[in-house]
Amino acid sequence: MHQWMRKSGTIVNHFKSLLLVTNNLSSWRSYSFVKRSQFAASFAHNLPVADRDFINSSTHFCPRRFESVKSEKMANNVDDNQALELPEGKVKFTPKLRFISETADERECCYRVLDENGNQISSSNYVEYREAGVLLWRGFTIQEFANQCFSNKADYGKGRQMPIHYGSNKHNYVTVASTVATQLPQAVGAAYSLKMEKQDACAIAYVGDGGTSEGDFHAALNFAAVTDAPVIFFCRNNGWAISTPTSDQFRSDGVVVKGRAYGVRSIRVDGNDALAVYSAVHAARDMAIREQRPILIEALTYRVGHHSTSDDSTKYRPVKEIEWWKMEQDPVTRFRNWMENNSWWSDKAESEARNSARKQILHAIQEAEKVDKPPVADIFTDVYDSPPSHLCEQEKLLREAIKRHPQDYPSDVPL
Ligand SMILES: Cc1ncc(C[n+]2csc(CCOP(=O)(O)OP(=O)(O)O)c2C)c(N)n1
Ligand SMILES: [Mg+2]
Repeated sequence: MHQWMRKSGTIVNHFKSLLLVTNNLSSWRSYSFVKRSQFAASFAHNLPVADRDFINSSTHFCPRRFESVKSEKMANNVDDNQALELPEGKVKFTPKLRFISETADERECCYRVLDENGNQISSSNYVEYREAGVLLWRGFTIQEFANQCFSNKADYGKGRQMPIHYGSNKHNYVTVASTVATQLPQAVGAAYSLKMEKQDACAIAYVGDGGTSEGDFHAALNFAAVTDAPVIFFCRNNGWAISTPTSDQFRSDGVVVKGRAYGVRSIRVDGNDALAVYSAVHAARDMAIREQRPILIEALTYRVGHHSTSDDSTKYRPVKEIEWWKMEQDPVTRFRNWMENNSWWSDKAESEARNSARKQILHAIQEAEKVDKPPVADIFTDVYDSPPSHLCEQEKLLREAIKRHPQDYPSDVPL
């Protein structure tokens, strides 16, 4: 044992002398500091000095960097003549011990079209719970939205889903699932079937930053890459997965770099710039279909609202931070400024549109309230041709429980 320890100690020392990793942290720390403050400054430049503290100290979108990143820079001594032929391509040899750095020298740039004031600076379905806009755009009516939220008989999900978990066959919009990120591998499967049928179409799946921390995200990207599936992964990186900041979710330069790891073409866009998002999705769709390949889009934004009605985000982040994003980075204001700069929009048009939308929504809510609820029996249908014995048993137990405790069950649900 003693002999073995001595031997392995010698080996370790030998490797230590070969290792290019330096222990001199100080230069790297200062590099990291400059990058961080430059990035934060781009968001904080409009704030009074005292109010910038929280932005500069924020960990959002600031990956931690480590000394070993240097190793990549120092070891690009590659022998061009010696290479290993692999099924996926040629890999050259190097005599240098070299680790791939965990972050690149420069953070991935973020594509934008509009500046903060809405001035143009360049010319240029599988969903989650925040994509109601996609459905609205495709023609789902306000009444249909209200019917789902009220779980009435007109709801296509027959009241079995949580509110805002919409779905529509007519609009090729697969019903929202509460289980985070499960839509991603499903979308790849759908995209692969579009490919086999040689359809002129692709699938798009939306996910939050929190969803990228799920295994399904990684399985989906890999699956899409190896099958060359025409699918767009659209990630809303809004800084938070409920109360977990992105800095506690990953050490990478956000989400965009994960595409490269799986061999998926990727882009980072300013998620608060509607024109940048539109152009990126437009180009991604074109590439996905024409070149039959998956694309990853990371849209950088911030969740100014609470995660849900049961969340109070002021418990885990400063109100000032929320207010700053709300006031300085609002995507609707930016888009509106651009429209007004082009004389396509005005205060009058804004107030008319808002009043009309409010009226339509109130009317839809009143109508949805009047419609009956689906019957209890509907809970047990639509999955099996003939219900299996355990479901029959559950239905029997439920009906007995309702009979015993009628006061605990909603009176407007027909038995
Ligand atoms: C598989 C699974 N794990 C955990 C949850 C609980 N959950 C619901 S939403 C959420 C956070 C998702 O992250 P993100 O989409 O970034 O959230 P947001 O930006 O809306 O806060 C979690 C962990 C869930 N619904 N499903
Ligand atoms: Mg999020």
